[in-house]
Order: sequence, then structure tokens, then C-alpha cells
Amino acid sequence: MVMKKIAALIIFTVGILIATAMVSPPIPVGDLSIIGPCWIRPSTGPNTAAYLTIASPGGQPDKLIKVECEDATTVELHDHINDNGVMKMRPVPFIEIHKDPVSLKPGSLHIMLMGLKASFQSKEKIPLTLHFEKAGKITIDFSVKVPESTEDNPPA
Ligand SMILES: [Cu+2]
Repeated sequence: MVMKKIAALIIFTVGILIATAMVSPPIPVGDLSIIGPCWIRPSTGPNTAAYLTIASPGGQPDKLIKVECEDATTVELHDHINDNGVMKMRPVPFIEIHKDPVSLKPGSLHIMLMGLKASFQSKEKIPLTLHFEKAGKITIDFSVKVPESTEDNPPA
């Protein structure tokens, strides 16, 4: 009886490990490929940021022009610039996508979610609608999660 329980526990644990290790497959949208993970930093105030990686495998250039999120008052596309040694965020009108994957990541390009209508907690799923100039739009559930390494940890 005890052995059965242990066996069941092992099978359960292995199952969870496999599920965690699996990387979600790229999501196609038109000629583009959304390469995961699509994630959002948990909110500690009214704003937070969302990240993902996008490529155009066929080499057709495109642009991410707008993102919508029902849980945020305003959504902007942001980049980081080095202003005399001070890293500052600034809005950009679009993010260009080419054959090589473009990574939106902490300290770099990101989707800025401002005026959150509720706090975003770890493990929540927040749907964002991405609008591309040519590929059209797609809604993806972004996972709220704490950045994995300290390297990924500069604010937004
Ligand atoms: Cu920002």
C-alpha cells in the first residue's frame, strides 16, 4: 500500500517536471512566429511590463504597432536608452520584426502596461492582443511570473 502511494507520488512528480520543462511551441500569426515565453512581471505598483520574442522566419519584415490589454488603462511600446549613463525608458511608435528573433526583455524593448486596473500576481494569465502591421492581430495569454535570474531583473 505504501509502495503504491510512493509510486503514485513519483509518477506525479515526474509528470510535473516534464510539464515544467516543456517549452511551448511557437505560435504562428501570418508570416510571423511568436516564440515564447510570453510573460509579464508581477506588478508592485500601477505599472508593469510584458515580454516575448517574435521572429519572421520567412524574412518578410513586419512591425508590432499596438498592444491592447483590458486590465491596463494605457499600453505603450517602450525601449531603454542610455542617457548620459542613466538608463531611461522611452515610448517607440513600433517595433520592427525581421528574420532574426527580436526579444522584448527586461532592460530592453518591452510592452509597458500602465494604470493597471488590478494587481498582477504570479501564476495569473493576462490576455494581450498584439497588432502587427501586416500579420494582423492575435490574442495571447501572458503568464505573470517573477524573472528567472537577477540579470533579468532591472525594473521594466
Ligand atoms: Cu517602459
